Formats: sequence, structure tokens, C-alpha cells
Amino acid sequence: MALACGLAVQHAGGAVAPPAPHGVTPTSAQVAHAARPFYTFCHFTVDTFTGAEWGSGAEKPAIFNPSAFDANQIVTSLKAAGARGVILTCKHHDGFCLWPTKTTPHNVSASPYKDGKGDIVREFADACKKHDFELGVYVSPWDRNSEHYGTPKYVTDVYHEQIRELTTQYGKLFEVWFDGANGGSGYYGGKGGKRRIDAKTYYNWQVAWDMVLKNQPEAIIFSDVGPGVRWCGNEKGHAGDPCRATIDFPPGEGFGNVNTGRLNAGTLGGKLWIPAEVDVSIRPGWFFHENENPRSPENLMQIYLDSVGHGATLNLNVPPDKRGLLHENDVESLKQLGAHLRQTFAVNLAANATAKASNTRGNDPAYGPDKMLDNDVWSAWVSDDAVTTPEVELALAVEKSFNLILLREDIRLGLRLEGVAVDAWLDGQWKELAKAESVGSCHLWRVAETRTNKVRIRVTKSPVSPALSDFGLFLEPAFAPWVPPLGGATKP
Ligand code: FUL
Repeated sequence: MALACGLAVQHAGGAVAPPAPHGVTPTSAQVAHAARPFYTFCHFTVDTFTGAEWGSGAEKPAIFNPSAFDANQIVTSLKAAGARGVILTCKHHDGFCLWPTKTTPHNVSASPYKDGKGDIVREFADACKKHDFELGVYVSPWDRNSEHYGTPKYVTDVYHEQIRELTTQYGKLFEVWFDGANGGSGYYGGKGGKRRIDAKTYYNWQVAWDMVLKNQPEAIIFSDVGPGVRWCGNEKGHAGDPCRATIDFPPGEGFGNVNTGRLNAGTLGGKLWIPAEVDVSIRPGWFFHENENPRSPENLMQIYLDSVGHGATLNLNVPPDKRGLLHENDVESLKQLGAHLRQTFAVNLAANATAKASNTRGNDPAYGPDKMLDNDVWSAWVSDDAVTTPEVELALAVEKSFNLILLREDIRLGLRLEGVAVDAWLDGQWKELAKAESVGSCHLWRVAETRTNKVRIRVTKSPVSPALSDFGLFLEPAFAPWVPPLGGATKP
């Protein structure tokens, strides 16, 4: 069982043909994205040195001077948490570029960092390569520094060109992140004032996104409305339950104009496959502030269950401090989260169970219920087309105690399930432990610790034959009290 809800790629079909996909299905890039459901954000720029959350654009590049920046320390600390990649704020709303872009002098080459010869994006790219970590980029559309912001020139000569530089000069990117905050007051080359734009049309998104996908065919594009992943509708760490990967946007809704409730839940039978991404910070702010402390490992685990465990991906922000390092308290919290995840998912207590299904597609063993337990997340238990509410009983060789349940659908066949329950055999009868209206790439349920030798999976509602690819029972350990190594609000 992979640490996170991991997915492989081939479908092990049998003599009998697999069922037809139901509704919209993910692209291969989206399938690969579901296999790395936990990754990170790194908010780092002039704000790190001013204490602002949104720089005005008037910041002097001279203030960007991390004393001990080490992308390797950042990447290895993030990796220790079990994350698979990092998305760097190459440019936030203040317009300061962390790479020596040709589009504006307002960049790292005008700073004292490495005497103006530094390139923070390059150092991240190198560290990611070295530590087998994926790299993504955040490049803010809103630019409070650029004098051209609000004119067509900004879009073609500055913004699109910045996207081109980032998607062609730093190797493979797994995600390109487009923020929805747009327009308003700023420095704007010293002219100041407010600039209003139409977020839907101004940036010429289709041209920008086509370019991203041409340069990085495997990258996932994030924006409030996708097209690769969508915003989950809040920055608190909660995907809905259900949080369907499918969604429809009614006329009028789109980039810059979204319904957060819809983003949080998705749409049953929606025509677009755009799963939710949960972006949340380990600290109260997106940028590092000395008087703040990181979340505890226990709180991070709750967020993991509320995001990855609801079929979304988790993008956890961990901001470097003024040294250009992740703070000791954050590093420890990440390390403990990683250890907890590894321990929790180390042993699938259902792995050696004997599985008996009420129905198996064409009686073909290639679709048998043991395919949910074979550690191959792409082989699935599938029923006959006409059988939409089948059941599986799992007999464990001996009684086991568990408190966490995992279920996955084979998402390559679409979102098929609309109702499922898991029961345990207790005191001579079945007791329902967990249920859900949607499963998708992963559903995790924390349940009261249960000891039994028999469990049952009941599909209660499905418009077509379900295809369940993975089932797990785990015993999540308790958390020790969280004691940040450097205590409360403190400098390193
Ligand atoms: C928001 C931005 O305005 C915040 O500063 C941050 O970058 C967050 C991830 O997205 O829309």
C-alpha cells in the first residue's frame, strides 16, 4: 500500500471486456495527478522580509536577501512529510520575480542575493531533481509592480512571456498554479491608483493555458475552475463530503466568478472532470511571520483526511523564513506527519482476507473481489453491467483491530458510485461503520477502533456496475502531545 493514496496506470482486463466508462473520465495527466495526492506550496518573496501577505509592488529588491537560503533543506523537509512535490511562488501579487526574467527588472537579479547572480527557481529545480521531488510554479496574474498592468501589453509582453520562461527553462513541471486574486490598487511603476480588469477575459487564458500544455504536456493547470484541478472553495483544509471530481459550471460562472459551495462538492454527473485541490497553509498566513506557529502533526493529519481522504489533492503551504529555510518548528511538524502517515498505512489488515462477492463481472477472476486487496490499485472488483448494488464479504483469518478504512474506485472508468457502506460483524450481526455518496480516487474514514474478523462492503447506489479498485483497513496510532522544538512565537 503506497504511503498516500497512490495509483498505478495499467488496467488489468480479463477475458471479459471491461465495462464502458461512465460519464466523463480523467486525462492521463489527471490520473497521474491522483497518484500524487499530497504536495506542497512554498510562499517566498519580498513579503517574507516585510511581513506583508500581499506586497504593494513598491518593495525595493534590496530587501530580498535570505541569509542562508537552502532549497535542499526545504525540499528534504517537505519530502519527509510524505509530500511528492512543491509549487513555488515564482511571482506573487507584488510582481517580484524569483528568477532573472527578461520581462521586468523587478526580479532577483536586482537584489543582493548572490550579488544579483542568484536564481531561486533554478535552485528549487535543482534540489527537486536531486531529491526526486516534483516542481510546480505559481505565477500571479495580478502584478502590482508592473506599469503595464491593465493594458494588453502586460498580458502579451509580460505575463504570457513570464509563463513561457517558467515553462521552458526549468525542466519538467507537475503543476502550474493560476491564482484568482485580481486587480485593485498597487504601485504600478510608480503611477499608483487602482486598476480594474475583467478576470475572465483580460488574461487571454486560453492562449496561456495552450502554451503551458504545449511546453509541459503532463502538467496540471490549477485555477479556481481548472482545467486540471479546481479550487476546493476554501483555504481552511476541507474538501466536501462528497467532493466529486466531476463538475458543471452554469452560464456566467468561470474564472474570477465562482460558487464556493459548488467547488467544494462538485456536481453529481457533471460533464467536466476537474477534481478539487485543497490549498491550506501550515501557518495562519501564506508567508512566514515571526509571531506565528505551525499547525501540529495531528491537525495536519486531520487536514489530510479531509482532503486526500475525500478524493481531493492536498497542497500544503510551508513558507520559508527570512533565512530562506523552513523553520525548525515546521520541519518537526512535517517530520512527525510523515512518520505518522507511514506508520498508519504500513500494514493493510485486510490484505490477506478471503473475499466473496455477490457478483463478479462475467465470473471472470480478473474482476474478482480479491483485486481490491492485491496491492495493485488498478485491478478492480467489477460486477456485471446489470448488477449495480453488489456486496463483498471479507473474512479475516483472525480478528483484527482497525480505526481507518480506505476505498478507491478505478477512476479511469469514471465516477460510478453514488452510495457505499462498510459494515463490521459484531456480536452476531452486521453494524454499519462508514458510508459515503462518492469515492473517486480515494476515500478515507476514521472510525471508532473496531475488532472483528468479518467486514462487508455494500454498494447501495450506482447508476452502473461499480469498479472498486482498492480496500484497506488500518490501525492509526495515537498522537503524542505536540511540543514545537523552539516553543511558541520565536525566532530560530
Ligand atoms: C490567494 C492569494 O491571494 C494568496 O496570497 C495566496 O497566494 C493563496 C494561495 O491564493 O488567492
